[in-house]
Amino acid sequence: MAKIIEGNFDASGLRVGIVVSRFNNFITESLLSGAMNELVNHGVNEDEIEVVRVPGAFEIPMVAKKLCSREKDVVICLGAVIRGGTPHFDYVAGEAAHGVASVAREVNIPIMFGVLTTDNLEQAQDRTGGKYGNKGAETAIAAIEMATLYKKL
Ligand code: INI
Repeated sequence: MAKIIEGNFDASGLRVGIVVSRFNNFITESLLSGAMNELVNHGVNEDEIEVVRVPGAFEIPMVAKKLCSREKDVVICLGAVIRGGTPHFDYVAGEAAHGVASVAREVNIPIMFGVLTTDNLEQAQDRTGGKYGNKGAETAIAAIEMATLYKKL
């Protein structure tokens, strides 16, 4: 019989770091409140959540790495890259995704990617309390599952 190893959604006792970018802050602050609500509703003590703000999504990976050395069980990255008329979008979105993935491979805790990459503002609003829910909240739930899974592995 196969042994199944999986996380759960009991977040009590978890220490959580959140890196959130200020660029497009009307979107990223909704991601943050969605994530905070979900963490607390699942049992995280608010005193065990550390939130660090950075200028933009490009800066998220470097700070996520620093947060890992501050006794965390999981780090959640939140940001919003919205396509403009220039290739800047691709560089910023690409670096944020590659950078977070690269940090996640280096460290011993899960790093979660809650960075929206959308073509326009409407798509971002749809994902921060609109018709597609709140991606910050979804990322927080995934963070709890991964943090509890890592503790078993
Ligand atoms: N940063 C974002 O988080 N989202 C964006 O949409 C964005 N755009 O479009 O430019 C953005 N740029 C700033 C970037 O993340 C850095 O903060 C900046 O380049 C300084 O390093």
